Amino acid sequence: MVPANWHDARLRCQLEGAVLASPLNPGLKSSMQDIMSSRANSVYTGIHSTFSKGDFYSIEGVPLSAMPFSTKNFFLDSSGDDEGCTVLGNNENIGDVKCNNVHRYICYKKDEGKTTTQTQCGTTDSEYNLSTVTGSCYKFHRTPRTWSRAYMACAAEGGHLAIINSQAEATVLSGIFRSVPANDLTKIVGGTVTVAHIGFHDWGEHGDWLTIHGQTLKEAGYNSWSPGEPNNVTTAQTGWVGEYCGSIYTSGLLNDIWCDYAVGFICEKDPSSLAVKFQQDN
Ligand SMILES: [Ca+2]
Ligand SMILES: [Ca+2]
Repeated sequence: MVPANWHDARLRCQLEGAVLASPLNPGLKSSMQDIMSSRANSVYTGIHSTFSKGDFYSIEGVPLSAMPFSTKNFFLDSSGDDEGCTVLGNNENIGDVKCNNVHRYICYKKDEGKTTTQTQCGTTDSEYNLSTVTGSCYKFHRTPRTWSRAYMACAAEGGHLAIINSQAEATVLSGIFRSVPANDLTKIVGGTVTVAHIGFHDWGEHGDWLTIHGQTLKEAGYNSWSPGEPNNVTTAQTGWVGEYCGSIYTSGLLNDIWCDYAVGFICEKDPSSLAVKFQQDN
């Protein structure tokens, strides 16, 4: 329901283990029309030409020409020569739009008939593991993302960037970080990145650190910075000014980091966050 630009819409669907929906066949097309009927006049589809101008394919690689549209519903005009994404209207029309426009969208996941079992972390994602020390579940993401994209990835999984609430939790996160094989960590010229995004930020007030849930680090229960941190580095190489996002080293100690630096990150999840709870009537 929250409109997004096309690239964000695609990524959010992917992070949910789904695909940005396209009207691949009459069934999918009518389902999309049903879903949007009372909610939106138009939605993004997965049909795009962001790889090569004018070549419109769905995320799955199905060409637009193979989809159930008659010419009267076709409104692709390449206006301004920069409309590489498409929206489906509730009148069954398909039109091209700029990919940085924002629209609502539908994520689609095929029912493959498999029974999916929720783990004790309240998810089907086996990479979330419960810590008996803290009662939270954690996942180390090895695909490097900027801090903001990392936040998005954790949210899409029903969690949040990890918030450290105690020395014990810092030790748990350090253990998780150390258990990731060095080969799976982000590589840069000169070595392996031994820092990962977690859930604190300066909220635009440089030097004033709060967790993503609005507590000071002290209130949250852990404010042990790595020696010399926060050091608010500026890099001439990339032009990045200041380190305004939060991260930890493998040691579990805190570091301020460039928000645009794509590195691994740790999500935390309340085991009950997605689990269905039943109330018993007496
Ligand atoms: Ca926590
Ligand atoms: Ca730093």
